[in-house]
Amino acid sequence: GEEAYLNLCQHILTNGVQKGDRTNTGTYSIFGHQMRFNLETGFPLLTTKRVPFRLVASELLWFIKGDTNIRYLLQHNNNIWNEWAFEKWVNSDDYSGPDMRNFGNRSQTDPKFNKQYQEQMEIFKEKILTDDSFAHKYGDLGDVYGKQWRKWKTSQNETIDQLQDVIDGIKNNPNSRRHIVSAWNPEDIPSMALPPCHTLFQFYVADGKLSCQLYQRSADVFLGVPFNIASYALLTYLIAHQCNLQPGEFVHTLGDAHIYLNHVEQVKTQLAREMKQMPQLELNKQKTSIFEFDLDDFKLKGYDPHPAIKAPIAV
Ligand code: THF
Repeated sequence: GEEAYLNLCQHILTNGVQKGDRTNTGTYSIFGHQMRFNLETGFPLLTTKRVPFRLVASELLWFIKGDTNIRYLLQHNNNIWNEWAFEKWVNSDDYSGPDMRNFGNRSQTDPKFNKQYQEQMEIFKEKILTDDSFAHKYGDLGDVYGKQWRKWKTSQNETIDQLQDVIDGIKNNPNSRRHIVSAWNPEDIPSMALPPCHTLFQFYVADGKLSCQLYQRSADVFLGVPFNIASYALLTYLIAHQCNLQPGEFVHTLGDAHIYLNHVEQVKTQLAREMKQMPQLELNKQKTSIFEFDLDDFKLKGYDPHPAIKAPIAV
């Protein structure tokens, strides 16, 4: 449960090696770690800081739809993928505003630049929402999660719906050890805005319960991991519901697990807080397929977390 997450944070602060990274932010990092979350007793949304469940849920529904365009996220007021699409636009010939090179780092260190960046980001969001051809060209993140889960392209030019197949497998052959969905498609890596961090997941059925294990190659422990835990827990709840099983466990296995240097103070604030009771998640039982669910089919009960803790995202 949540103590596993807090222990991981403490473990990285104590034992992590300082390591450079693609984003030039710098991290404390460890390699190889596993956490377990029991889904029978509640829904694993952290209580030591507020995690915006609405954003977790709309991102997951976006993956499940097989969508890779941020327009859907923006329509749901979800800004968590903006930077990766924005980057494509500001590096293109269609962009004529102020120089946005290295905007991720500069927006954090240069207040004057940050103002320009915010202005350009607002223009970008407005264009994605209102201009179809612009959205088509610059809103799409390429062959990311939604594409690989629902429309994996084969060498014979057919597509594989891994998510539908895994649900059919769980229903028809629960004991199988092949309930796997892979987002890691080596051929498609060059055409992705960001190679998938959550690389591969597997389901497991025993005692009428459905468990899920995720292998995550790279884990932004302060900002990303609380989202990732809740997202895969929600996916497990949804698939369990469709397959008439109870949610069992979520097992979270991490590769490079890191805390960005500019998140350390936030992590210490969080570690000083007391955990509270886990919330409960209720699904709209009228819906029978995970492909029918909408945001208002999820009801979170008893979520009373400590306040949110702001931190900059590394791009
Ligand atoms: N890049 C990095 N550096 N870290 C990640 O966790 C990450 N993701 C996705 C893709 N690239 C990544 C994006 N997921 C937030 C949360 C998850 C994200 C991106 C951003 C975030 O900023 N969360 C804030 C709230 C934001 C808001 O309210 O709009 C938070 O406090 O939780 C890993 O999948």
